[in-house]
Amino acid sequence: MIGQGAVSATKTSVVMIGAGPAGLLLGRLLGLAGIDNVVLEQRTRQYVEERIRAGLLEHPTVEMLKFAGVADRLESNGQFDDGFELRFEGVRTWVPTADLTGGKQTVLYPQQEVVKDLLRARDDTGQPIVFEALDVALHDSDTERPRVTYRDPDGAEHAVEADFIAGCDGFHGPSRETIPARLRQEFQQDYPFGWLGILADVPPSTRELIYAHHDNGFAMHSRRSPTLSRLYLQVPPDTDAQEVSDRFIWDELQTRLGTQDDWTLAEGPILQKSVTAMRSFVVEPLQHGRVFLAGDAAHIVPPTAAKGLNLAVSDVSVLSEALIARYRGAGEELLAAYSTTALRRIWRAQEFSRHMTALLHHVPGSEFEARLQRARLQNLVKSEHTMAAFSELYVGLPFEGHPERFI
Ligand code: RFL
Ligand code: PHB
Repeated sequence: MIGQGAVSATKTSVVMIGAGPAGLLLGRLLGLAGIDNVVLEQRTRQYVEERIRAGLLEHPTVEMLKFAGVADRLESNGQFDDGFELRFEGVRTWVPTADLTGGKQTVLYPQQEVVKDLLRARDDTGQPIVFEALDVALHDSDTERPRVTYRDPDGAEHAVEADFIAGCDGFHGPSRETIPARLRQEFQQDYPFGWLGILADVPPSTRELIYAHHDNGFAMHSRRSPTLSRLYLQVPPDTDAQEVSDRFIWDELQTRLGTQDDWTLAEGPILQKSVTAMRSFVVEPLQHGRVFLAGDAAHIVPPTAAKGLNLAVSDVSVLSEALIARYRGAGEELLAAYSTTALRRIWRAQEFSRHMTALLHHVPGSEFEARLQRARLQNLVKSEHTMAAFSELYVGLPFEGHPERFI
């Protein structure tokens, strides 16, 4: 029985909760394999398309988006990087990540553009996507026929019955809670700082990314287009962005990014400013019954190494392969292994994200730690082996899933 009391009841193979990169990419790959699926999203389409977040795509993410046939705009508008600049004690070091990894480039291409590309590809196929799906609830998730119910903005009740539910609903979504507390382990670490991010109406003062360590704290120079700069400052975690003056922001950026040579930072009007808290989080396992978690629903990384969106794509590589294998008649072995397989790469990315965060941020209090941190930075810039190991993780470890085997 589905949808008791519901106005409409739909059947599908896989229902995705969440139209972020994880849910949309999974829907795309399943669609390419001819598997019907429905995406349920609580927000409006406009909200989803305009939500500003990630910027940096790893090499395997770009390959996956190309495979999914949604990378045309990325290839023409993305900014392909061969490395980044590291600054500390006023000295600049170029880290040639592509050279050190056999040519693997990273790409700056905003997350909301990836989302737009995936939404347009879905429009072209006509597969269903429901925006403003309110009060989404999961039912019977450990039975053969799980169900998701929701309400539309007019208050009408709907139900979707499926073989599988993909919980792609981000950190605050309902899917993770379907794993009973007695079976669920949550690992979490908070950081004693946050990031103040600004979008500024000024051409970037750099062609590549700059990560800077300074006694005042971390700073970073990224970009969004030839005329728009994105910059970040380490700040106390409870900072109210609107209370920080534009003058203070530019002064701190000038100080922390400052070099001993004649490099200068161009300033311009600040269009947007916000503070992001920093957290590391992983839930285990990623599955309960017929519900599978992917992306931020399962894990959060601090933003320093830009792994969040990339990890969502890497989870989807494993989950899509496992689901497609199941519909191709290859059994449920890969599905049963999903959690273990995906968690291996998740923990490696967690480790790198924390390492890069600890390497670059300033934690007041321990002079001994501060000296060790400087020694770690020296180790990185003085040793090509250390740089190569860092670069391998920075450009992105190979994905564990291979949906292309079945599509
Ligand atoms: P998302 O993108 O959060 O999408 C989840 C979707 O689920 C919806 N949802 C629900 N839908 C229906 N019913 C419910 N009850 C629902 N609850 C939630 C949400 O509305 C949303 O549409 O998760 P997904 O798909 O797992 O993708 C993960 C990435 O978005 C995230 O990891 C990155 O944005 C993290 N991140 C970065 N990652 C990078 O790889 N590189 C970066 O440079 C980077 N910078 C960032 C970031 C995240 C940021 N914030 C604020 C979280 C910068 C910022 C500021
Ligand atoms: C960004 O452009 O937002 C960005 C880029 C690289 C990072 C983090 C954030 O490591």
